[in-house]
Amino acid sequence: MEVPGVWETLSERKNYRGQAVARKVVRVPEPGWLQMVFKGVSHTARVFVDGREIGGHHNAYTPFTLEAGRAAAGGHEILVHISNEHGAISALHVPNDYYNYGGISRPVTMQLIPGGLLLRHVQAEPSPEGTGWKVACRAQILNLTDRARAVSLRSALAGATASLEVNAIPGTTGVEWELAVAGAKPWSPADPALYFLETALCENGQVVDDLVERIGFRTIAVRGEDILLNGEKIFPMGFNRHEDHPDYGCAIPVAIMRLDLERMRAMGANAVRTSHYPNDERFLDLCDEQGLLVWEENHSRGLPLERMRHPPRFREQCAACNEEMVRKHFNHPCIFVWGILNECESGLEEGAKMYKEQFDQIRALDRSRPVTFASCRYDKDLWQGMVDIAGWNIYPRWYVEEPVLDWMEKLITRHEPEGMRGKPLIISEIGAAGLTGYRDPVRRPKWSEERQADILDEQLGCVLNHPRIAGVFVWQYCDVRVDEEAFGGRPRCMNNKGAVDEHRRPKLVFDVIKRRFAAKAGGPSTRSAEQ
Ligand code: ADA
Repeated sequence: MEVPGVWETLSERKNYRGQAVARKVVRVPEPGWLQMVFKGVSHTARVFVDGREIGGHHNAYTPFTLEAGRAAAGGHEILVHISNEHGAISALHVPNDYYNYGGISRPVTMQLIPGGLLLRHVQAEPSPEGTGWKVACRAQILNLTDRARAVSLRSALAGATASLEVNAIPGTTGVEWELAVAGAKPWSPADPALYFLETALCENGQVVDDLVERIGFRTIAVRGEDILLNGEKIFPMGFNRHEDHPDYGCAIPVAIMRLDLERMRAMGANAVRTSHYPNDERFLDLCDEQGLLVWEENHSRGLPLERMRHPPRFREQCAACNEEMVRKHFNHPCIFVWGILNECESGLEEGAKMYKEQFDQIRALDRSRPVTFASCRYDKDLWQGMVDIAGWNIYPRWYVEEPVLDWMEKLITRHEPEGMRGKPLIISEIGAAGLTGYRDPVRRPKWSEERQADILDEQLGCVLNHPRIAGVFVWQYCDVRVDEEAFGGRPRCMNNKGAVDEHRRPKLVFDVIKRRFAAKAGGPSTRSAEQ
């Protein structure tokens, strides 16, 4: 099979839920240490090199790195044992309102480290200082040999440089330094300026490894009910997007990522929510370049308390997912908020405790961004005091037959929990379904393109102009495959609430969203964010 790729793209494996082994022999040109970097395996992996297990991973949507030890020059066999099974094996992958594919779904690299020294990780956190920026940098040096090594780090960013001597002990050594940058252009949706942070690891004056990270200079803050980017109010509006395509499953090629961004931007979106898992970093790269604001969230959708308790590894798999998401995606300026646990059990003490644990973990990893969560429990929520930005998933006129404005007013005036007052509120989901090509001039029938368009028109007309609302994400960008076991009641076994269908063909609602987003962008409350 192609890598990246999922087996559901082979017609005889379209519905296969089970195990598989991917095998490749790699020729190593000279002796050294080997490291494998997997950007994503869907959904559970065990990796073997020359018959020896070097590690494993749970969760399709985060990257992981495995050390393979020292290898001689010549051929080496890599086996990846993959499973997309449901059951105790995975706490986060359950039959759901999207599809759990099987395969090596994102790119893989094998790295040869001849001298056993490498820079594993460089993180940069800019904050304004005077007329310039102070950039706090953190890195990890990995020394795979059994003796300490005297090395130096050289770092350069936008004309600023730093260099430091380090004693790299066997294993991992953490290093911190600061850069003072004058005159960098801030990153913003209107002008997404990006800079390269270049770090070199040297021994005896020779560069033995380097790492180039791309960053943007910007701040995110919350002030009362407003979200501020570089001190200016923003109104994120856009789409929830699943990584899904009938020809590629969740292994989306870059060309389709670009097309998705083109379509979303054509509708006037300035933001995307990575429902319900961390996205492929190539997509985040494109968002950085195009100035799209990203709500990135960890992996989990709609898990009730029994699921959060069992399998017992829920906490462990969530913690790993949060750590990998925040560490690996920290440098993307497009990410303005971290989200967790979409629509899980937040109305009971035991569930709320798990929310707290995860918010604490994320805040310890990143103090520069706010945290949030998309809820469908409203007044029953116990988590609202813990978030910086609140999120509500609402479906008036679709699951609840009531005028949108009445429903919103009722929710906000009567059901807004105490802990949420005075904080920004994003409508993290709103939408309705329409089946491509099911047209009805009477505009009434549920599932018709006309009805979907009319519902979105009313929904967006209300939420985009409501003074309490700080941002809106339409559910959803495109139609996606769902799991038949849990959501087989949906027509075509698809979630059909896309503004475009699974092949990215616009539905009638496309122009409605475009008109509503354009009116909002032209309105007075967003003008400052647009400039
Ligand atoms: C929820 C959920 C989404 C999707 C949506 C729907 O709010 O967060 O994943 O299932 O409902 O289409 O009903």
